Formats: sequence, structure tokens, C-alpha cells
Amino acid sequence: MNKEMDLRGKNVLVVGSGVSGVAAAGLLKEEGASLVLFDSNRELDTRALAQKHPVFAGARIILGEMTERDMESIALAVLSPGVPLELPLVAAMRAKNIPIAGEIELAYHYAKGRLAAITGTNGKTTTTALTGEILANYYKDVKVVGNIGIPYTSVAAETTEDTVTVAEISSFQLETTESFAPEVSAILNITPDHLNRHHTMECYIQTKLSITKSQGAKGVCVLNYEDEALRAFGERANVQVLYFSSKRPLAHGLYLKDKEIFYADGRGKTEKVVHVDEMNILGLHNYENAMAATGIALCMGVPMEKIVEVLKRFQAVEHRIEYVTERNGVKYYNDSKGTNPDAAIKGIQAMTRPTYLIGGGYDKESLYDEWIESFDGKVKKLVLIGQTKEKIAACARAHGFFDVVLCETLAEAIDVCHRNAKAGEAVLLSPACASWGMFKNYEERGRMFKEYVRALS
Ligand code: UMA
Repeated sequence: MNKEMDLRGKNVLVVGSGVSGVAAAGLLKEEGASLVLFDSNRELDTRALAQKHPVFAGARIILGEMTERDMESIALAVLSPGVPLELPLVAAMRAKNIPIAGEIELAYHYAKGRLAAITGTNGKTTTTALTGEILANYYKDVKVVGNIGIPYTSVAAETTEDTVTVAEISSFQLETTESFAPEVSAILNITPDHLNRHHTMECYIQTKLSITKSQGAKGVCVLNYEDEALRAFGERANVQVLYFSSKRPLAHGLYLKDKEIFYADGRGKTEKVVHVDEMNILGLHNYENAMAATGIALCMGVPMEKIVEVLKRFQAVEHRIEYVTERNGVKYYNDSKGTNPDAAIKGIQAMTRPTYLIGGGYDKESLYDEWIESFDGKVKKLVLIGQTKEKIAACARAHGFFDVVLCETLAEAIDVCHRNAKAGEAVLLSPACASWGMFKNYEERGRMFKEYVRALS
């Protein structure tokens, strides 16, 4: 969006009535725009929507389909992240030269202060939460927003020049950013995900890299040196680069060596940051997240001792290899955030006991071969639910893993594990798939898992 764009008195279309649409509508209303809401879900009810979200009261609400006529006099269309750009609706608006912005771009247009933004296939939520906590240990007014579940538009109007914002940004959100220019960005890793939306890996990678596109030469991007695509990008990027590595010492950047994290400043000075046993988060991927958060915080001006204080006290975020409870000697873990094969591999790697694994869900056209191969004798039984259950079962069989049970519901899957698992073993919900179709989101899936498990005798 052009920084000069003034939306006062203009008709602005919000597409999607989820949390992003509601928050975007709130900001637009505050800025004096006249609201039009479109949601493709015909099942919604206009009156119920306006009652549930008072921000839509008085707005023109269109459900199901938008006609050419509905598009007349629209000055801007704001898309929710779940809205793909290949929709005929988007093509029709483009043909009419209606400017299109994502919810993140809209928030950025009005937000003030400093901004750090984090993307990557996995680890975004943990790194964003950790970075937010580190920044809040040094700066007074820190906001944590984005894909983590708090729409950026819901806080943009409250930001001042003194605000420091940390945003978790998904590939969906990056598709519709334009002037969005964080002072510091980070790309943690890129492995196959959301290929039903981005279609090719190349397109998915380009979308992730676009987080840097408006940063300019003063901007910094924190990159994973061990991710081939990111290292290649770092060599040609038009921003400054700070790497982190979990495999080798770096002359400039953060690295892990003998279970200790170090920072080399590029001018010959290297200092120890923390020993991994001093942190509460587990697994190599989490040490990478800690290095990324440290890099971002250093670039945002936080002194090392303030960073280390938080690294030592930070706890794992909900739904990420989260310990739930123990029943009859069996430990239950909720990794509902394992929404793609790569994230789910991390879940299995973190297990130290024979494991009953609950997987399956919405089909994002992922391949499950590497996930099944990572079972490595640790998974005793694979219990599958959702749209992908047959596809995953066939993949498991092809890799010689036959102990597979298909279930209709999550509750049934938990019961199977509960009946079979013995003391000293573990049950892990780490689906390698999105939750959509069976649950509202991965949070709901994780919470239902935890509630059901806690009620087991
Ligand atoms: N809708 C349409 N047309 C469409 C698609 C959706 O009208 O073509 C409507 C739906 O009917 C529904 C609304 O849009 O009413 C839903 O909008 P949405 O899917 O953008 O979801 P929000 O509730 O606004 O939540 C979004 C993110 N969801 C997605 O990207 C799918 C949330 O990320 C994010 O936390 C939230 O904004 C705040 O920023 C969730 C997610 O699953 C956690 N993200 C993916 C991931 O992490 O892998 C990218």
C-alpha cells in the first residue's frame, strides 16, 4: 500500500470473517473507512455475524459470491491470509484495478515504531514468542503479533514510535505484502509445506524470501546457514545477513558447538551465549530457534546479558512437543503444531521412549516418506485420523511399517493408544497435517487432545 493512501470515507472490502477479517475491520472502522465484508462461506448468517462481531454491524455483508456490481466503488480489498490469490474473485478485482492488500500490509500501513518479522516453515511460533520475551526484557512497549494468533491489525492503532513489534509471518501472509519492511527479518528454514496453495517448492521458497523485499540495504535478515536455499539466498541478498548454524563455527553469527551457543561478532571477538542444558527448551530445532531469536534481539539492540536471562527461563510454547500428563506410567505429549512432515519429524526425534503416534488430518499434498522413515524403530503403532489417513497408511506400508490403525475421531485414536501403551512408553499427537476439516485450527485439536487425555483413568 502506498504510504499516502487515505481510506477515510472510502469503501473498503474485507475478505474473510475470521480473526484477521474482524481485526482488519476494526482498524479500518477506526480509520474512518466504510466497510464491506465478503465471506465465501454461504452457511454464515448475516445477522449472527454482526451480532458476534459488532464491528460488522452497519457494514454491507456479502456471503457466498461477489458480483461485478458488488465490486463497484471498492477503493481497496483487504484479504485474510487464508484467501488464495488464484481465486476468480481476486482476478476480477485485479481486472478492475482495485488495489489488493493483505491484512499484514494494512496493519503495517498504520503501525508505528520498530518491527522484527519472523518466517520459515517450522519454529516460527517458538522463535516469535522467545524474541518477544527477550525484547520485553529490555524495551517497555513490546507487541507480539501475526500468525501466532494475534492479528497485526488488532494492535496497529495502539503502536507508538516507542513500540517494538515482533511479527510471526506465514507464507500466506507474505503473498499480499508490498511495502512491509521489518528492520530485522528472519527466515528459519524452508521445507515442503502448503504445496496445495503455492503449488511448487520454488514458488513457496520465493514467497518466504520475499519477507526481505522492501527492507533495503540497511535491513538485516537472520538466516539458517545450514539450509541450502537460505545460504544461497544470503550470498546474493540485497540486505545485510546474520547467519546461525547448528553444525559449524561461523566467523560472524551464532553457532552451536559442544552443546554451547556462541556469538562471533565478525571482528574477531567470540563470546559464549548459553549452554543448552541451561535452557528449558529441548531438541536441536529449538537450539536453532534460540540462536535465531538471539540474532534478532542483538540486531534490535538488546544487550547480551538481557538476552541470556530470557534464554534461561523461557518455557516451550503450547502445542509444540508439550508434555501433557502421565497415566499408568505412559507419558502423553501434544505436538498439534506438527502440521507438516518436517515439524512432525522434530516431534519424533524429541521422544526418548517407544511411542504411539497419532497422525493424519487435512491434505496439503505433502509427501510423508521422510516422516515415516524418521520413525527409526521408535514408533510402535501409527494411529491415523482425517482426510489423509489412507494416503499415510499406504505410504507407511510402502516403507515396511505395517502397525497402522485407522480411526474416525481423535477420541477413538487416543483410546487405541491408551489401551495398548504400557508403562515406560509414550503417546504423541504429532499429525504431520493441518487440522482443518476436523477441527477449527491446530489449537483446538491440541486442546481437545489435552482435555481427553487428562480425563483418562
Ligand atoms: N475465507 C473466504 N474465502 C477464502 C478463504 C477463506 O471467505 O477463499 C473465509 C472463511 O470462510 C473464514 C475466514 O475467511 O470465515 C477465515 O480466514 P483465514 O483462513 O485467513 O483465518 P483467520 O481466522 O483470519 O486466521 C489467520 C491465519 N489462518 C490462516 O492462515 C489459514 C491464522 O494462522 C493466524 O493465526 C491468524 O490469521 C492471525 O494472524 C493459522 C494457520 O493455520 C494458525 N496458519 C498457517 C500455518 O501456520 O501453517 C499458515
